[in-house]
Amino acid sequence: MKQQRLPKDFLWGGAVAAHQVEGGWDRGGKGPSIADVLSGGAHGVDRVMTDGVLDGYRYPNHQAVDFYGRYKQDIALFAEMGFKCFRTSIAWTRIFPQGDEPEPNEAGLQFYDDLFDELLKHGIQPVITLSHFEMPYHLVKAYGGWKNRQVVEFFVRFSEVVMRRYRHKVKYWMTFNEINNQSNYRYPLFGYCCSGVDYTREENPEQALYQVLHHQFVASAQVVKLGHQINPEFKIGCMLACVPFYPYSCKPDDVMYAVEAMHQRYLYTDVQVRGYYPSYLLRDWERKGLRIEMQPQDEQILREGCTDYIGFSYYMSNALQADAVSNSDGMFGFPGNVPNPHVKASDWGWQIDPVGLRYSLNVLYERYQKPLFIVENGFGAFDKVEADGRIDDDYRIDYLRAHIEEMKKAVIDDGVDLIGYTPWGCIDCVSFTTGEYGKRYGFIYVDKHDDGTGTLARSRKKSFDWYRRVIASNGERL
Ligand code: P53
Repeated sequence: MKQQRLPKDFLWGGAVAAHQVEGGWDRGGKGPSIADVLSGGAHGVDRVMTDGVLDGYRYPNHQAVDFYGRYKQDIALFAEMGFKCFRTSIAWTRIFPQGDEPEPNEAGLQFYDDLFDELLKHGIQPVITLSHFEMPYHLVKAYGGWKNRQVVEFFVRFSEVVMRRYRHKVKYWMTFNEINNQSNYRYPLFGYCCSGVDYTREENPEQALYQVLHHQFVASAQVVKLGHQINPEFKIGCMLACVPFYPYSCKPDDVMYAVEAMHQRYLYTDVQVRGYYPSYLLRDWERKGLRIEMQPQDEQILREGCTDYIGFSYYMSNALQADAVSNSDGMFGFPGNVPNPHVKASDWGWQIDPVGLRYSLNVLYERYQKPLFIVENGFGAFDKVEADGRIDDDYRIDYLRAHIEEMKKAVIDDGVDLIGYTPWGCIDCVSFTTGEYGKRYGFIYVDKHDDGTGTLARSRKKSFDWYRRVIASNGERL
């Protein structure tokens, strides 16, 4: 019989990252992370990576939305919406404040024990990212970030400590958030946040990028293997920013160009899911004379650490034209990026394309035949609070509804094996790319503003009740 509905145990929820919500950047023995030395920016105004915490800069992640102090109240609101799961990350610097200590910080471990207990009390399972743009700043200063092979060892130690500690509380893990953002090495924020490396300062940025990636692939595979030893029930995934590239036209050169560009998405999952470097990448290295240092055991490590599922974010698609390679590549794009005339864009220029979500689910499932998990999707927008306190965010509801409809087609009509759906920024938080509070994604509004004002009080937006009904009906009432 034809399956007409989403599976009963489908994981509806919401997603955030520690540094974008917690605040408490120096509390409980926490050390500074790379997010703590990122200034606030705006659309068109880049965030600055400062050399330590300096006077005269605004650091929005220091306070964020004080989830550190208010998580009980926030989790109660997630429970009210009926969340089955909640995706967040463990701030590495709460556990290893500098990154290279031999022993972890007990206060940090206790914080996540309490947080996970609170979630489980409400029947919400934690979905945990191990590294979400928040590595210890000390590892950048003293070791040069992920360029240094020693960081592999530090990350594996951190991961082992938390996987052992929470082995009965967390089942779903992910290693590196949006590991592929750094493929745009022309834009300093991405390399910095993924790896603590500003590729624009490297003599040969691609050489540095692939060396970093090799270290991260090895680290990720080691963590997958170790995790399965700690608890064979663990499901450990990779995490890809899935911004698919469409050919601008049916001109064969455009189509082929988009295929080549998609290698810049797939190479990450090819290594992490299949366990070896794909031929197109090896040829690319050869052609460019790149020599990546590897140790003899690495090949085996990669093969033994294939991920159980693919987590991915989906916000937008991009179109590419082979003749336009001299165009600027934009923040998320690729040379040859051109506006897609068939879709509209958000106030930040992110092109809104719900069908692209079904497309992504299909191409990823066809390629890997592994379960998928949509761990981010959402609409960043300015919200307006009416005189009576209402926030009518119909634009957000429209965006999410359209994407959920396409997601359902992928599962029900196309047979894609999908674990769950966690919209990004289920509670308003600090934007990653701009550091703004004003770019909001939440079902829950937080009274906090870019001029520093705000009480941090929480309130329900119109989308809150809408999403509650979506979950209660398992996606039937949209
Ligand atoms: P903000 C690019 C494409 C898709 C998602 O972003 C991306 C990016 C940025 O590299 O980032 C993810 O807050 C990221 C989150 C982030 C979210 O998207 O800039 O995993 O940390 O907050 C939304 O609007």
